[in-house]
Amino acid sequence: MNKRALITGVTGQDGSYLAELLYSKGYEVHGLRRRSSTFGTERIEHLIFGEEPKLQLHYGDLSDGNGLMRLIRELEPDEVYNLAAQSHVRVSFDQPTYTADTTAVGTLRLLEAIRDVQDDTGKQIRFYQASSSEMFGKVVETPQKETTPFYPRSPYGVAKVYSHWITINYRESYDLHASCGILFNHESPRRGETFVTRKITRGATRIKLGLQDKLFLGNLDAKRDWGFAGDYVEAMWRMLQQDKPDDYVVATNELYSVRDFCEKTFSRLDLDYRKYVEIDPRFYRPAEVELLLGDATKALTQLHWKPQTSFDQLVDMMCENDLAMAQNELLLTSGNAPSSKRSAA
Ligand code: NAP
Ligand code: G4F
Repeated sequence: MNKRALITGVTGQDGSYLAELLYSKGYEVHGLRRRSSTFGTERIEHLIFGEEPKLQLHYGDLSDGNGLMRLIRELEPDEVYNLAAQSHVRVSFDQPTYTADTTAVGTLRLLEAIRDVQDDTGKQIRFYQASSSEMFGKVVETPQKETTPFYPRSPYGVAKVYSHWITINYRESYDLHASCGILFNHESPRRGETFVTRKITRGATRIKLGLQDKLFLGNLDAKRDWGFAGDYVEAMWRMLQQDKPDDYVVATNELYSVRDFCEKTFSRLDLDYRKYVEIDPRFYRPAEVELLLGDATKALTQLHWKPQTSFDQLVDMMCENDLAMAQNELLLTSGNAPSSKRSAA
């Protein structure tokens, strides 16, 4: 019989790639979506429409423990991937309580639902928690690996540390097959437009076509280990196929600054970023994470996972997607648009 999986955060960047991956592996794929005043399903429309939908959606919210309990009881999934979160670091300074409720306590609600259903039915439900390199924050060693102590620098980072440890605690206390992937930054053409890489590729391609003049950014000196989201969801799946649950760093072990990302993107479009990028202090954070660089040796040796996409390929695919979007926008403004839909690439 096909395995059944439930993905929270299925409307987000990673959720959409993971839903595709699990479907391609023969899973019956279910996703949790929150109610909102708009559809919010741009990234998964190709999976939910058509004669044979590849993904079944259920309304729910990490703030609603009863709803989660009911859904887990009804579905009895083999695997649950908890990707839902208020995932924006800067926003977490403005909405710390909301971030704690969703990104931290939401995980506990989900674990409680799984524990209850597993206790009642005897069915083993494997659990994946989306932990984050943001937990390393003001790093105490470089590169960061599974044993590196955490020093979170944002309400988001603190909330993720709670979720990480409560997942380990449930694994140790209740014998749950629960694993945490400590994923370093990963991007794609489906990345939210307020994260820095996508903000840069969207801004630069719009500048190229004359749709905007300037791009306003914050700290250009921050350094990150950026990978491709499509590669990283494969690591999530591999964690849940292991006999024993464990925690793994997933990263490329390559370091670039925000400035490097600007330089690479603008020069690919034959532009000089220094003419267009301006600093706006509103994008600074009250406490910054200056550098994140991961050591994914454990994932390499135990999961046989390694990134397939280079930094240059990542920038290329994001630029290509966003150039097509900007061209569409241009046609729309001239009243000649072939399609008003954004690419789900
Ligand atoms: P994303 O694009 O921001 O997606 C977040 C998802 O969570 C969306 O589907 C969102 O739904 C959903 N969500 C937010 N609040 C919710 C709530 N209260 N109840 C139910 N669903 C809720 O994030 P992502 O980049 O795909 O990342 C996936 C996960 O990995 C997140 O937990 C993130 O914190 C973590 N992570 C990401 C990275 C990275 O570099 N991308 C690195 C490490 C860890 P809506 O569509 O309705 O907003
Ligand atoms: O793209 P970012 O917003 O990503 P950040 O803060 O590293 O968080 C992302 O990665 C985490 C993994 O480490 C995830 F857990 C989290 O969910 C999220 O996906 O910012 C990256 C860097 C920061 O140092 C920021 O200060 O870029 C700097 N930056 C400079 N100008 C900017 C901007 N970031 C944003 N979002 N917008 C700017 O204008």
